[in-house]
Amino acid sequence: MDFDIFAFEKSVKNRLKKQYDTDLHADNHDVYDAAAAAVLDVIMENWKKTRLAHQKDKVRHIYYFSAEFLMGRALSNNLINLRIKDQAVNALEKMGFNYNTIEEQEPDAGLGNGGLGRLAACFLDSLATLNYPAVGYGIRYRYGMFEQRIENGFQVEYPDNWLKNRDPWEIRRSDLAVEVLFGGSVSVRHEADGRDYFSLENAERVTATPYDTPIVGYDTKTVNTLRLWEASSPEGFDLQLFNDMHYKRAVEKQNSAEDISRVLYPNDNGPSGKALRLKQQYFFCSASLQDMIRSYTAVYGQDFSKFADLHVIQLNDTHPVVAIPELMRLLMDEHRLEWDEAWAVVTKTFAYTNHTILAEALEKWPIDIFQGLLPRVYQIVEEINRRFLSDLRTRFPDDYDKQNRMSIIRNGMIYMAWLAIHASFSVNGVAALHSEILRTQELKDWAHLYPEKFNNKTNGVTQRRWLLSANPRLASFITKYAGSGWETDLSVLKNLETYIDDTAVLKELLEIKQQNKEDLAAWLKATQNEFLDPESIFDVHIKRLHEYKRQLLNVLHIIYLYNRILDDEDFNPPARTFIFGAKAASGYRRAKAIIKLINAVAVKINTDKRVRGKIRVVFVENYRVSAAEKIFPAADVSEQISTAGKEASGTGNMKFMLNGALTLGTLDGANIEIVEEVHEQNAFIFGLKADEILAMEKAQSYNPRAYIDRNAGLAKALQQLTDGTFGDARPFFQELYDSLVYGVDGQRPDVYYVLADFDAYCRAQESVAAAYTDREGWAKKTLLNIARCAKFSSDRTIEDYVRDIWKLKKIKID
Ligand code: 26W
Repeated sequence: MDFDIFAFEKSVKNRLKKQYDTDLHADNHDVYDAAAAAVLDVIMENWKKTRLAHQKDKVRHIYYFSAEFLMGRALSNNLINLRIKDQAVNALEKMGFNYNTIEEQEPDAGLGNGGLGRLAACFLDSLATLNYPAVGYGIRYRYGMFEQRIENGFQVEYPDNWLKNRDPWEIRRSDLAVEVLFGGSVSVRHEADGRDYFSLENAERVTATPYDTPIVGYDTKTVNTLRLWEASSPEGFDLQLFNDMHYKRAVEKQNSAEDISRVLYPNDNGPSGKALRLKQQYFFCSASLQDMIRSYTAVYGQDFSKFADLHVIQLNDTHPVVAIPELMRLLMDEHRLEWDEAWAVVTKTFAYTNHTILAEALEKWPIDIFQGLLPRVYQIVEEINRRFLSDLRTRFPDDYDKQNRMSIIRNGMIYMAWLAIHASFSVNGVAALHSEILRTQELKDWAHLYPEKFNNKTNGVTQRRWLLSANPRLASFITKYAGSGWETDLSVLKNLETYIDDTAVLKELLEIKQQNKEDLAAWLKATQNEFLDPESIFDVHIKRLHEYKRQLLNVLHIIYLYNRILDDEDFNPPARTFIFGAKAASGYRRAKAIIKLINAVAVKINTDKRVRGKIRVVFVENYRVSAAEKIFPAADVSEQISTAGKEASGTGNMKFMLNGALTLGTLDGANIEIVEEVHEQNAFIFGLKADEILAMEKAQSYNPRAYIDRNAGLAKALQQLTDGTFGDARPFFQELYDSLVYGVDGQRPDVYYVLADFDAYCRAQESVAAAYTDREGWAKKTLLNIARCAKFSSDRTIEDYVRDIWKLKKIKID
């Protein structure tokens, strides 16, 4: 990158002058804004070049349709990918600004819940770095993932006002606005060509305005685009009503339209079923498809024969699946294709990724909601299903059960996953085990019907953000010993294995971890006045709060360990700090009770002098991408303890590995593939396996009582949930207890096998403690984990998608 440092400096200074007349009164945020704007200037030229190259060559693009993009901060990431970070930091410091302070001014772009949204962000980074033409399409939520504060140990949600100040990275493209219609009634007109044409009357009109954010590839000129849609009313507010002093009614239409892109739904894996969520989904899908069709028809007119050659749309879970009937509608109603022509285009264009097997996360919409909001699209879904069922009947004439099970519309509901599988040419899971479970269990009927569609794409993470940017100490260590080039070829890390017996190198590695732990301790001291002992083991559990992720298993072990230390003077395990970070869906009561429990246990243990210096429990408030970047580098132990078969992949597990933390986990999701790389002796694997749980589920043979009766330590820890040991939130803890021991709301007890895995987990924790005490042994395991994480780069994942599904060509810019 030919970067003119003087021009950069001047650009920052001029912006501060222009906006504030003098640079003296600029506060830190103003400096951030000016620096970001100056960086955008640097990006602009290549962004344009990329756009022109992609247009001129009329190349095949991947369009990643996702309701979530969990981007986090952009300043450091862009500087790093442009390869000008050191210079820019120097320039800013020379002007008297502290880079760290400036960086901290940027709010996270938290437009996602967790794994699925962050995966989309890692994919965009890899696509640009690998020079593939790609567009991310989604929603510009005015409010992202809520801000979590812990008050009296409870999670309280506050709005995430991330656009309070202007976002210096986005460019509003009002020239590209389109209209999206809701409601109304379908009208038919018969035309001279003998066909019927459908349109909507009296529909609500909503304007979709795109905002573009540059996606800068690492060490390349490619700059792709993330295009997010904002909803507004084309009519603005009603001046007539306002003049008549009907102030509320005057803004009704405006508000109703703006509601669509107001806020991200904060549920991860939970049922939503809300009309507004369907509106969000249709809104961004329709706008994106119109956008794609507009640029296509500008070149090819109304001949859609090349559409599927130039576009592949990846559906990130079921959230954007309504794009399937919407593309049918646009092609037939607006562009006059026949059903069969349109269907041929659609079925060559869409590919679908499933990210979860939890039944409650498989989206289905009540017909009345769907039909009310999208009457014409509903007709098309019905017709897709009519044709599909008639096919099924010829293939399986006697199997009425199957015909019923697979029907896209059934029991008053529309099954979005079924629609996705039927219309897509590819269906993939996100880790080997997950894809296998989809094929052989969850989607068995479908895999039997369309075996050629099913495939696996194991997730990955970008090493640019999660190592180079987040962990500069480890990054230079790696360059020093493994050599350069790992930033775009993670397999370079395997060179580290040469040093597996080099005590000096191992010592250096431990020192880096130590320094990172001190940094994290300092940050938590400064931000939430928490004291952490960097000499203790940092045992870290960070991810969404969900029962299947089993934070409760972790807490029960902490209580058990606490009791043991109190009961047995001779028991002296190494000092541990248990670190949690997690947001709970706002309506998920039990998850919120678990957060309260973690905090109650923290208060109890952290104020008990008898265990001072031995155990500590820390809950990191408002866990988010920018917090994650500080926590992963400081972790010793990576908690990946989901019920086997439930975590589709996990990607945090990979970020830990990349940062030299050892996995304490079940054989679930991508943990299995991590262990395949590092071998069991370099991880701590425990617990029931997916097939064992399946067998117990089938036989209905699980009896949690048996485990309690056999384990006095477990019985005591459970009893302490409700006997007041952890303070006054007893009704909440009682529910946790009941859910484990008796089952609540007609559920079986302990649906996630916490008690069944408790003993194995305790023993695995003992192995962790023993292994940690052998510092050099631990360092070797750490080195090996880092050396063997090549597979978990999202660059590898993207190349897999490109080879098997997307079939893209790399386009070099200049
Ligand atoms: C119906 C609401 C809803 C909301 C979010 C349903 C499902 C979701 C997501 C699919 C949940 C999610 O983020 N899944 C995670 O996806 C990651 C990326 O593939 C995986 O690594 C995680 O294992 C999976 O839980």
